[in-house]
Amino acid sequence: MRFPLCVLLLCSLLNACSKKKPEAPQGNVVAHNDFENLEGWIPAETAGSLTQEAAHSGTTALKVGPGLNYSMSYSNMLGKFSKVRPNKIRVAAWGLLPTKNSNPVLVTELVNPTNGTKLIWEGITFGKDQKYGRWIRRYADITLPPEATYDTQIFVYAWNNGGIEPAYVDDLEITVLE
Ligand SMILES: [Ca+2]
Repeated sequence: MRFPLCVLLLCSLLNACSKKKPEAPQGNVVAHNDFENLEGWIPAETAGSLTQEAAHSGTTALKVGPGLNYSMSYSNMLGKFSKVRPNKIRVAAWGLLPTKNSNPVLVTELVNPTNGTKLIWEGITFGKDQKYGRWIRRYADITLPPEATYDTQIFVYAWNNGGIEPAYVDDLEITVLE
């Protein structure tokens, strides 16, 4: 009977060793917008950038294209994202380029609210893989500069970037990674 017992013990040990490692933390999602509601967004003169021509979720997405150089912009204070100052954030969104004639960029800016100085300008492009005609997710991990403080403003918007046909962005998500 000793042999089976040893085998059982060995199996238990192997099982314990082969358990999957826990996945790395994915961070805390601090902002999400599917454009079905507009809380936190600045419509201003860019209200036309909201469209129902295409959507990744629901019925509505952001649009840029000829005559629509910039979409409406998400804006918030960094200090509202977490109780402690974040060191790194991830900005992610889904984009749709119907053809190669679209060239949108999802822009993230960090701005000093006192003097308007840009601390960060980060652009996410969607066309690298030539996956035209289908929704693709892209993200950028942004390490916040030392100058970024509680009241630093974050702006996220889509930029047409010279596209001669429309492009669409939906389901923006901002996550605190560190
Ligand atoms: Ca949507």
